[in-house]
Amino acid sequence: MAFDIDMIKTVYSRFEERVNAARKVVGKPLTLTEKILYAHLWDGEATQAYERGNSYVDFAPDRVAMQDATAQMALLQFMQAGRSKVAVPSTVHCDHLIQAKMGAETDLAVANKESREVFDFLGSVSNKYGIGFWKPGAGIIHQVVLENYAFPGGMMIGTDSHTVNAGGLGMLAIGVGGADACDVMAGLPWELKFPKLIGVKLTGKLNGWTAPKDVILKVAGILSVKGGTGSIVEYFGEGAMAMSCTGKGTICNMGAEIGATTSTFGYDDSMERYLRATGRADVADAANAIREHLNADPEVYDDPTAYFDQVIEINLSELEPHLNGPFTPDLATPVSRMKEEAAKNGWPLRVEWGLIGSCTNSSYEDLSRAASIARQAVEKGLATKAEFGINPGSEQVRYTADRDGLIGTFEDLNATIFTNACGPCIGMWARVGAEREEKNTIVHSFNRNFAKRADGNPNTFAFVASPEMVAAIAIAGDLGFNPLTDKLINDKGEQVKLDPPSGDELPVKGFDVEDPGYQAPAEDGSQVQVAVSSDSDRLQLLEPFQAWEGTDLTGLNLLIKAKGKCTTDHISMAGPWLKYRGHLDNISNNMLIGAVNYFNDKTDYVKNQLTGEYGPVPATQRAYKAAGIGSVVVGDENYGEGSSREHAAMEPRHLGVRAVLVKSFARIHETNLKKQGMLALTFVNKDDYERILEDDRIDIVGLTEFAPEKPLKLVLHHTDGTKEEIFANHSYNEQQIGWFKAGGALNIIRQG
Ligand code: MIC
Ligand code: SF4
Repeated sequence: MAFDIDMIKTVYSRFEERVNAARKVVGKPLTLTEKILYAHLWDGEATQAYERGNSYVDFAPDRVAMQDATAQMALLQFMQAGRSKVAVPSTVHCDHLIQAKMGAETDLAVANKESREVFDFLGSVSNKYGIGFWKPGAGIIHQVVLENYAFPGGMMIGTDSHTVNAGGLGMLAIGVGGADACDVMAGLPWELKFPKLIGVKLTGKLNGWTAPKDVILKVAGILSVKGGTGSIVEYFGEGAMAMSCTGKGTICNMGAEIGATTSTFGYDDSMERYLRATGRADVADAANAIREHLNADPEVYDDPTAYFDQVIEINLSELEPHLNGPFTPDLATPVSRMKEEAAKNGWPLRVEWGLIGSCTNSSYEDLSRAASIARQAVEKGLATKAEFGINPGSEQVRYTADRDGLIGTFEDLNATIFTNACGPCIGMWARVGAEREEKNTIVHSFNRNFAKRADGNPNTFAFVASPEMVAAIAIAGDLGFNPLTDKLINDKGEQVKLDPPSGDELPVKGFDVEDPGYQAPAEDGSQVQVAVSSDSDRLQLLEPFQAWEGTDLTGLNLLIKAKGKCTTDHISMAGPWLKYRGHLDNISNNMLIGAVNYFNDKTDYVKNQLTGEYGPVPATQRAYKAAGIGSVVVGDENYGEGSSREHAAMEPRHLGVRAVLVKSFARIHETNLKKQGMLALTFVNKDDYERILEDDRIDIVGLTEFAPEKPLKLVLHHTDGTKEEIFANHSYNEQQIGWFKAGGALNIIRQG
């Protein structure tokens, strides 16, 4: 039986009437996305149509998921909300804190020892407040969610940007910061600006070397890292229906890389098969009963341009495998053009590692298709030229893949099997020699490839591809290798060609697992003690942030003007810093250390306006804080792209930054800043970015009349005595202005 089946049945029991009410107010046939959104209004049945890209709407998500690296902050906040139990089904998954080094067995034991305090904390908080707890080694959050919790037509939020993966099972699953999760677990509504809708029509059928991954690699190339901002992407068409459920998950997963709020697919046979194979026949039966409502109205897919704000069409029969990268997931190169592009751009051709795994590509089907390539290599007398590492998505996938010989096949090719966890995808990778910072190339099936992400080496050129393509390229050891046309030389000196991959969508003998790694919470958690030691360097209870002082902010220092790409990895790096995710003061020592200073092109090297000397960003900001001076961070386009980690907003808040002024924001980061009581502002005139000088003192004027839609004025005091006025937009509504005034949204829940 599925977890929380009663909740799912309740959602389904009112689905039809809510969809009907929505169709009436909207006045035309509905997309699937609209159906799910309107079926989850906090106020129940729709009484008005919302304006896409404009109206703020309160929703009632069905569930919450958190991973260990973000759950710590989410739960530290929840503990202050004064509730005895979470208001909606919620889960915690331990997957980010396990380093990949020797292989699963040793690495897991090391993590259990090193991060014991954190795992114990998360385990006991979960136990106390009624939260399902998935132990280290159980698997990567989004695979575990897809296998156990996702359901067609549902809505969930999760404290991780790749929560969107559950769109593969027809959900609207959205990544948020911990403060948003805290609200929903505390029984409050969750607010989102009603999204715009992008429709992607998939015609034809995947074949040969082309995989679902290539669909999203292509879409990323078309839309770029910010093209999906503020939008939900809905996939449809014969090509969508012919694809596996986990393949759909891969596509939705990487929707995070184009900034989309989420992505989804209509309920179909592949989802039904997946539900049944993962022990949820009850959910499949319930979904079948309302199948028509778990898809868009037929008129929509017949004439998509009349219903979506933007429509893209991709013919899967003609789609080529892609490699995206380096350093950004939207630089898409079809495999047939790679040799040429690499030569032109100076990308090292020799591939040193091939890595398969991460939440986006670690399903049974992924492993079985990659294993079919590995098997051929062994049979045809080829060895991998690159090293090869695998992180299975969950214990259920690993156990089944092991039983079916897939893991053995990888091992025959000398692959290292790492823990069922994020590992190298989040920089938890003890890669030998990375500290030498040599220029080198790796290929992986992950979703992100920002500089330094996997191994901390800024000179690692990382390319994203499907698992089968990663396997082929690792075997060839050559980034320019095109398995569709090229041959390799085997141990007998013969030329051999790899056949296209084959695999099983679902295990023929069914899934199996001995210990999935789940721990159910106590029925009554009131007696469970949660201990946080005051001398811990991993965990720190939160102190409320100070409320707004009620005046304009004057005489702020410019802390840094960040140049170019500034993702959450640049603002609050992961990898070695993950260990401080539960300790705000300690993790604040990584604040903005990856951001490039506009004035000298260096990272972590800014001018301290009090002394005139240059030094690290966190230390400089601590000096301003000690002197009682607030500061401003200035940034470029799509500031805060990438992760949902609210540390990227809490660190500046904790250290006394008052405003972040940028050309544009990524959605989750903007909300995180607002939630923590910061000012998230955008230039009215983007060219004003150029006016900000290194020694500027800045005033923010108009806060006493802070109101929705009303720009704020900034006065720049330059050192030569001149001053300039510029204007900044903001997207705060009344409620969010309340958060600013209270010093953070949590201060309001606490009082309530
Ligand atoms: C990531 O892929 O960057 C992460 C690590 O999963 C993050 C969450 C985090 O920073 O903990 C995400 O994508 O939200
Ligand atoms: Fe983990 Fe990587 Fe997925 Fe983030 S993207 S949840 S780090 S596997």
